[in-house]
Amino acid sequence: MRVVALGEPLVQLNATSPGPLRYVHMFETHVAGSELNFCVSVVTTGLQCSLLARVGEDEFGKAVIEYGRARGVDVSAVKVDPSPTGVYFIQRHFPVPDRSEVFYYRKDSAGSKLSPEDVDESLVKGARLVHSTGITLAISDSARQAVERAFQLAPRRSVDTNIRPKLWSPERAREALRRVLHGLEFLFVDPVDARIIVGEEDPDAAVRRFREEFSVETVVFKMGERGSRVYVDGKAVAGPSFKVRVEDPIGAGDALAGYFVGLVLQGRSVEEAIRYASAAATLVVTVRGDTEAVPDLKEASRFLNSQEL
Ligand code: CKP
Ligand code: MG
Repeated sequence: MRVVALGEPLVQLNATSPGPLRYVHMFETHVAGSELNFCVSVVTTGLQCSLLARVGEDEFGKAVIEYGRARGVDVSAVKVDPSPTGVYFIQRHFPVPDRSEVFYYRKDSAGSKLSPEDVDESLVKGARLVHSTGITLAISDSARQAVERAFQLAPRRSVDTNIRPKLWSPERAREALRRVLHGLEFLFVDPVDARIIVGEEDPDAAVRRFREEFSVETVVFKMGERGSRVYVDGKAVAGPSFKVRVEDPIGAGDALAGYFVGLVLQGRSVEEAIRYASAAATLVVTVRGDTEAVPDLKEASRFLNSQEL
């Protein structure tokens, strides 16, 4: 069973010390980008995942491909583009402790050149599920068209709204996301994004709108440290939250989505899938980097057992 994700892989330069970036002297690199992160988690649960993307003809492009391959993601359809690979910096614990802020250097990047011609028809048609996010819809017209093309061909679809105010306006986000929500198998959303898209931030009210207007099947409503709630088959299942020391919360949402999708597609119950997915997301926030601390299933079990004591 294969999952396909479309989006921009990036190189992350993460401040090794907290505080305003103007006084940070050291950064460490990590490979990231929402859909690549998602793929790493899907693969870690035991499914195959292919990334459709473009990277630059540069060292960072090579880093993305080598890291993706090392983590077991199928990067054979990733194209090399003459534009540079996008990068971004992460400022941590400032001005809000336990939160991170991202600063993008990705305008006209290779990743933003993703276009409908990169959508491998047989790969997408043969996939169990095709996933993308609001980030890919935001970065360029051609990337948005690539998602729309892939979604036309895909048997089943999944979206993480991931609205980034630094990339576009709420009005544009609302319009573009509303075009891709119809009939989704999985939707990952949080209160801020739900308010932008359907005008409701209360989980029950928002989910009603996602059901009535877009016939979305499973909605995973993420509430940060307050855990999550999965709405499926007329019931709501609470996802746990765990108290840990936060190093960098970026990447938690992608780990949650990839882990959840991977386990549900392999027949695990929603209750079990959201528990494991929450464990994966929690471990991700304890380190810098979005995917290095994604646990395998045994490690996730050990974490969950430790929380029950
Ligand atoms: O919603 P998350 O914190 O899980 O997403 C993190 C990723 O692609 C991160 O890797 C970053 O590069 C991005 O989202 C983005 O473009 O903001
Ligand atoms: Mg997210």
